[in-house]
Amino acid sequence: MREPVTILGNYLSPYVRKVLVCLQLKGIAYRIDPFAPFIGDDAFSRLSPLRRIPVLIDGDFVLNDSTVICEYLEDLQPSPALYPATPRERARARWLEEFADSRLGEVIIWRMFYQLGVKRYLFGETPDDAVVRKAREEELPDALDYLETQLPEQGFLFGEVGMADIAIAAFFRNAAFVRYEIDATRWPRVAAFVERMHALPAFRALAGFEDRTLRTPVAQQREVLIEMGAPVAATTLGNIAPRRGIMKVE
Ligand SMILES: N[C@@H](CCC(=O)N[C@@H](CS)C(=O)NCC(=O)O)C(=O)O
Repeated sequence: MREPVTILGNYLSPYVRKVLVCLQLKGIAYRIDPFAPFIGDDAFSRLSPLRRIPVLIDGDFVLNDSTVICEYLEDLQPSPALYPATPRERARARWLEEFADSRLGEVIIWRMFYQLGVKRYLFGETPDDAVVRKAREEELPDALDYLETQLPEQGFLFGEVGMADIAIAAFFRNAAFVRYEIDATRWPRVAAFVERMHALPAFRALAGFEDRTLRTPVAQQREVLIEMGAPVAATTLGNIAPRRGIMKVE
């Protein structure tokens, strides 16, 4: 039996969610230090030079970036495979994961979830309504139009569930957190796909922790999650007053 890995990252992050679902599907035990990146201390800055989550700590080995982490986990434990086998399908899976991480990240996280949640509740600032409206009414619909051409009517993208499916579905939890519902008459494939993915045990196992985190002030999230029985790490690196990230987002 290997020692559990440690994940630095909050349950509300779609990038963290990708990694937790990957760990769950591979049956790799983990502990999570569930803090928001904006309250990470100097030790966090040393482990995450971009001050971003997730970070994976495996003994004395530290890795950043959800995609890099999931590829490491795939190499570490190839079964069940979360990337397809043929070069073309593998490449397409990587592209769709990248599309989710970059474009859905930009629109759903930075222009919707960050504006309406983090900016308002963590930094006490007013969201920019024009940014949110454009994201909801133009940018996300454009992304959904594209996904509607890519996603399967049934099942998953490449046979068994894999990282591209997981990455796409992870972002739509955050869309739901800001009350965005996918219009199933306009995007029937995407709506059904996201519903199918969120019904998987690996996603459902996280949903309770996510919903509770969403309703809990940052300073109390850790205690509340411990009470709920989440696999919380013994110590935390999230203990400073909220500080802006170092990557430009607005
Ligand atoms: N490409 C990175 C993106 C990670 C990311 O942007 N995480 C967000 C949380 S949802 C974060 O840490 N944001 C803090 C910041 O950018 O300052 C990954 O895939 O892990």
